[in-house]
Amino acid sequence: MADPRRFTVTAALPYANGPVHIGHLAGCYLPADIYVRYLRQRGEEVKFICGSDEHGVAIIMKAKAEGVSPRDIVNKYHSIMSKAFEEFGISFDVYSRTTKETHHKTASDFFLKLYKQGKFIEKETEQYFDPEAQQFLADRYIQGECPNCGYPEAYGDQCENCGASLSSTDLINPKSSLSGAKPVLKKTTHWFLPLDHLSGKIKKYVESHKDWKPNVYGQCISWLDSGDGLQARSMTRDLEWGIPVPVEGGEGKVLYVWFDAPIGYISATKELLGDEWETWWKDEETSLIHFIGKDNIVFHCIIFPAMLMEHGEFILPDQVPANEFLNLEGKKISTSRNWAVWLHEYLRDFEGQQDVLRYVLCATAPETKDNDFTWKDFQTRNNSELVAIFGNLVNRVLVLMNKYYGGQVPEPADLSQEDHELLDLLERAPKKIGESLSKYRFREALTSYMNLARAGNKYLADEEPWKTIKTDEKRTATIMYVAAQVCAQLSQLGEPFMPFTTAKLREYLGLELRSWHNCAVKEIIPKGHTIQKGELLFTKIEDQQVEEQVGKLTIAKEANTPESDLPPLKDIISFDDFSKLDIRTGTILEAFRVPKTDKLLQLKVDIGIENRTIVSGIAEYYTPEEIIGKQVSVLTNLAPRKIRGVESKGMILMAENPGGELNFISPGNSMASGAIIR
Ligand code: B3M
Ligand code: ZN
Repeated sequence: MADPRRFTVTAALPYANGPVHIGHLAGCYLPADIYVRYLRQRGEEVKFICGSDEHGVAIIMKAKAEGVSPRDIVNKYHSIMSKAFEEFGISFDVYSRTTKETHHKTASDFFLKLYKQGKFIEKETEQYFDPEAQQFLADRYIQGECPNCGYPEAYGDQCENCGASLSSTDLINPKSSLSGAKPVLKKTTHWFLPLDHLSGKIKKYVESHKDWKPNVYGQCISWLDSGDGLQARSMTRDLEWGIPVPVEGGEGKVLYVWFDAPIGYISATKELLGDEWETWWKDEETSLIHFIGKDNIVFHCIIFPAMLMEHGEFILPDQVPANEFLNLEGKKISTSRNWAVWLHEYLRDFEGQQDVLRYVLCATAPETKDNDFTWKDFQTRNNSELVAIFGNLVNRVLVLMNKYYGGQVPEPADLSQEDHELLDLLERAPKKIGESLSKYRFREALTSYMNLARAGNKYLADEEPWKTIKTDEKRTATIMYVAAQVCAQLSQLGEPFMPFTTAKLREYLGLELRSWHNCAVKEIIPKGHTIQKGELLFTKIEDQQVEEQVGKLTIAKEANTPESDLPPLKDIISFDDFSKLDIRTGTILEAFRVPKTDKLLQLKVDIGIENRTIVSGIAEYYTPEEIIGKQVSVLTNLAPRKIRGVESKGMILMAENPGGELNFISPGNSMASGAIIR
């Protein structure tokens, strides 16, 4: 949109089911905040909207896990999250909640309006029902074998092992995660929003946004092209927690969380602005911008716009800048495996260093592809960029200015070529950085910004005012004047990236925040202006601190290794089932390789009451010679099988670790052959 009059900027409403980690910050909240701060500094009219997403199965599951009510969960995490955002300077104009009454009413009215216009199809479908828990099961509540990869614990909506997106009726041997019962199909009625009749309109809308980031545009197009993308979608659910379906027959049902959550942006705007909210959602000269993570693209670029189209009164999203994912030390960030850096913990360990994290996360933001956060890189960027370049420059300027001139910016004499070049660079910086920011290229913008500090630091090192002070007073004054301009410009243009540090720096320099436009000058701090000595802006991060952070991650990982590397536990069996197994100690009497195989040994095993022939796949681990005389455990009543023409009667039990290494299960002390194992 060319020159909008105002900007409604939203950041995805995070589920209130856990604290905020660096992945959230890097993916959505930090870029949104940088963008909004930039718009404000440009003098634009902008509202920055967010809040907690407090409905949906994610909340109910967490409540079950913690043994409390959904309301307790959202209360707890809403307050943790809003505090973390505030502490990191995420400058929302409003941070609301979808459990608020305004929102319930707004979402409910939205639904009713579509309903009255006949936009929904009321459809009876069959859905899984838990006969023990007496309730319908959301897809997430059903687990079973993945039809795609065989993983036994796939969810009804997705297999976390192979990533396949599933529907709960696809699962083999489904079971309810509530009670473990086998779910049964039962009829239920829901309201579906048909999208096929909108396909032309939606396609046109998406195709008119070739300015969207390639990852966003590409995902939308392939979704639209995939064929079943525009099937009717159910906008209601059989759940107890959520916004009641406001129409006849809706008793005991709630709005689908992805129906109500994006309307949450509207409700939060109402909460912020009262009657004025409509301009921010209905005026064609408003640019609506949604910052999100990549897993929310389809909802924001297709489903929500379709809802808005059907409603008819609203503008459509103009931009949907979505980031890819941030990994941590080479692994996917995972809340359940505690493989994450939590903001509230970071603040405890790096007090007052919010801007360091903002800086590093912006410098490594997963803008075009997934990216990796490592503590080593964090340390390097802090120590060799923020401390050694930015901090060093500022500190030298403040100290020398006070030492030589009692803190008063001196009058420059004739400017050298170097002086001109540096001042030109400062003058051009707002345009250059601004262009990157306008295109959502935050890393590029930050690089240009840091290049100012780099240039300033190099200038000081080259010009050496601490030497010229002894020989050339005029030159020294000029150098210090120019160097002060660099610091002043850094204190202005860094506001979007590092708001805490630059506010401090402006205080030391005695400057107010200028508008972006007013920064496109050569002189920001005039001669005669007084500046304080200030304090160090950044401090070194020691190896030990990095080791501590990495160590913390390792502990979390090790504690959870079974969850990550080992196959999940099998279903509970009864004692009767167990007692059907006849396991006895055996002694290997003979062993030789089965001809023409690499893996198989044919064994003769004494199991006390008889000798058995058993074929075992252990030839890669044991030579025949070394196992003769060994005591092993034998499952004796396994149905005989012919393997390579040899009838194998029973099975030697082995322990196998995830790496595939095998070991016999042997009694600790020698036993007579045939001892019963139970
Ligand atoms: N709460 C999903 C998420 O947190 C969802 C976003 C809603 S935005 C309207 O990833
Ligand atoms: Zn799978």
